[in-house]
Amino acid sequence: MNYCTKSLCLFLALIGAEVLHAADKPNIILLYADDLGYGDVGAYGSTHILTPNMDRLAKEGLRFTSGYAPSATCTPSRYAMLTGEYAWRQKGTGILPGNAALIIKPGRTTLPSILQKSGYQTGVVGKWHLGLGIGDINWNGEIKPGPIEIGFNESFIMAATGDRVPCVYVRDHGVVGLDPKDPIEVNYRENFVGEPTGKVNPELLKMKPSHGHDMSIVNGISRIGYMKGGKSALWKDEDMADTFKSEAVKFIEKNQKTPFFLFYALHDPHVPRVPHPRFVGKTDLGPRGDAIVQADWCVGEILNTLDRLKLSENTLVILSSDNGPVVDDGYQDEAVERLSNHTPSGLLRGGKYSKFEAGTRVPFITRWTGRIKPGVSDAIVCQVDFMASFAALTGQNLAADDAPDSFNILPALLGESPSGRDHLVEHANGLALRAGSWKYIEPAKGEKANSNTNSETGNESNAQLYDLSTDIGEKTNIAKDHPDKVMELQTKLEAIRLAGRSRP
Ligand code: NG6
Ligand code: CA
Repeated sequence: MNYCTKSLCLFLALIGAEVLHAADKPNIILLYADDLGYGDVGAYGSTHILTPNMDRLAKEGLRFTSGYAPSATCTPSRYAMLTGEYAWRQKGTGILPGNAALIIKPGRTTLPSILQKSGYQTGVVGKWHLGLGIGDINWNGEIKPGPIEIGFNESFIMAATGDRVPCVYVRDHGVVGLDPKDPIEVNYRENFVGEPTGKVNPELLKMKPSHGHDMSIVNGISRIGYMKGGKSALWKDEDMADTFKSEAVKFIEKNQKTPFFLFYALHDPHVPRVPHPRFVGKTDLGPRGDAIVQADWCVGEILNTLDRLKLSENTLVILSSDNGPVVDDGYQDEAVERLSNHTPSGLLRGGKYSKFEAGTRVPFITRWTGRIKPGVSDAIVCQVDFMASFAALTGQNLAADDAPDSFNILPALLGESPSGRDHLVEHANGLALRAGSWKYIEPAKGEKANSNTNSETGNESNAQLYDLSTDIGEKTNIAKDHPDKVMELQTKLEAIRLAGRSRP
């Protein structure tokens, strides 16, 4: 060893790290679409929308027929995915306004923090919607805590959604492109004097709202919430997909030599659907279809980047969606009129906001060319399981209180086992329980159809029971024929609720 110079030692250490990286620590890229439905992707049966890049992922990887988001809307799904805890256990995890405080406690063990601990460079690009700061954010100063404080090394995000103010990008702790002489102000209760709104000035709009979304106008589109100032920092919706895609590619290029985890949260096809002009008219379905084609192109750019950098072999790519599809989600964008016979939910019932399957059962594909054998899996898998599964992948143990609802389903995700979870709680304004092929929806009082979107919620005053093996469309409620099953599932759901955790 005495002839081992410092640089030779360093060289050997680096080689060692490289070998370990190649063998044990694949890069992980989570491609997370927003409101993409089970039936919106070619590999899941869509013929109206061509998605060659998502289909390529399915062909080279494993396509799950029972892959789930934890909830039927964005914030709770992302909360559950990043913490490993069902969101319905915690108050304040519903759809957040754009000025909400961060709802994940800094210091908590999270999906990015376990990977960071294991030597990964971690990054988030795209839609955040988990709150920022501790309340009453000053958008012109240092914006924290946020992604960096819960385990990401880098972040480039929008605070909430495309249809909520503030319409600016935030890199790490600050708004991108802000002119200090034109500060940003945000208010979710009242407008700023003299500022136009969609409600008062519809003549200024290039896309009109169908419900809600009639407050501040940015880029000719009225939003939820009021904002003022920050002119130089405002996003242009048409460029958003390209902007996020470029940031995602930059992150991969920059971190290609270390294991990395990239959470790339695409905005498409969430409202407002404003694809870049080069995608306009790519489908017959109007902006919603075109936005999905745009998302597919972004997926393709990521796959091309991995090929170019020779990383495909050692990168686990996961494609999924934060909740099911919705057609009219608040703008007059012809989504309903031009739907034709395209079925965003596929054969499933319901959609976004629903306890029926299409609320949370979403496209779910894993690809790792060096490890996963291509195919189709019927295992029940959920995004809430990424924490325990990736802890296992990187050889780590979770502490007893961490990720209370996350199951290690790594063998299922890698196609090494045909089974994943034996049960899963589905969440949308109330709970349902899937156990094997049984689906139980607990009685609920609320509206049967969402008054805004006109889509089915799954609310019913009586218990519902479906056998998904023969009735995937949840058409026939067989609760009356199987009182014992109803009782069993109701008891199980109650036990999961009371225990405060479900991880084995
Ligand atoms: C709803 C919005 C909808 C969408 C959703 C959040 C109205 C009437 N509807 O409240 O347009 O923004 O919140 O979607 O405002 S999610 O995918 O981020 O959960
Ligand atoms: Ca969503």
